[in-house]
Amino acid sequence: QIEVHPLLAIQSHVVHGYVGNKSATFPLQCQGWDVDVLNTVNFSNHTGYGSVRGTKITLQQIKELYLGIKEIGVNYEALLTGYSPNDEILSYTGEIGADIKKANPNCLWLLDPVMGDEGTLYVSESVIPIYKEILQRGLVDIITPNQFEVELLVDFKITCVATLKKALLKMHDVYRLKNIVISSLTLEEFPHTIITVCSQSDCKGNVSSNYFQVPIIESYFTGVGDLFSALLIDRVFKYHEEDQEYLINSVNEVLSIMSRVLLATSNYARAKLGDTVKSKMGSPDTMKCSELRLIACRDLYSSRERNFQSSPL
Ligand code: PXL
Repeated sequence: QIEVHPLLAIQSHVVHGYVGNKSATFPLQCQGWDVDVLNTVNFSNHTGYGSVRGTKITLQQIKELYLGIKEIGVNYEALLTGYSPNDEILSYTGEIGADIKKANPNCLWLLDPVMGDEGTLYVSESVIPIYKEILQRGLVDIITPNQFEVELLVDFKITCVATLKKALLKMHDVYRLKNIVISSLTLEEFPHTIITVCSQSDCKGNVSSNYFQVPIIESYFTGVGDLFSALLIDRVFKYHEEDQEYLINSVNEVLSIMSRVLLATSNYARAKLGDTVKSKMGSPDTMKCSELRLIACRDLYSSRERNFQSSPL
């Protein structure tokens, strides 16, 4: 019998495809989590299709659901929060996080500040100060922004190792963050590769940062960050008490799984569409063939392979 732990996941639902909770729930269930799913939006598909229908949860609805959960007294050991469509919902998600941490200070909270990518914001601009406010309370255990999201949180651009280090120090300091994982960034010093950074601050405020170089797979992917965060909260939960290097080792395992899922996804899209996947982006047929191969990859989520090498930043 495997040990099962309760986790609350607050992010998007889509009927078709794999982003948000659709991307996170199944891999977490495979890893022995009782996933309680609170959906911030209920959309037909992800927003990259060019056409999308559905509804966003209202403040009253999310309050009702959380009060219901409180009334029956569920005690969570982990909390995963991602895409919130607007400031109101995000702000209440912050309240939920604070309430859960009050009930169980050991509950592990991974917050993915989903705001945009490559210079484009895909939520309302008013969420930026709310993310800052939530983080300033010092209750979040791990944050998984991409490069653009870090830039929004620190208010300057990251172009090189020096500005990256400055951003990490600022985030550890201002937001009292112990664990920062920047899922993907590009830097002047590392042309043609993507960098993943993990940075930890100990109780004395000493910061240690490491990076992984990740080969670029040319294709179109959505929901990757959501899968990354789901796998990461699982590994950090399982390793953080006994392994001093838990963050680097967790990220290494997650990157090893991700590289296989992305390869399976890009191979599938290529088999269906030929080599021109990127140029056909945005058409529904291309998008359908580019959905993460989440179910086909079900045997990968328990892999303990660590195929990447970390170096100190
Ligand atoms: O993966 C981020 C994400 C979350 N939620 C919705 C999305 C996307 C990305 O497209 O459309 C609804």
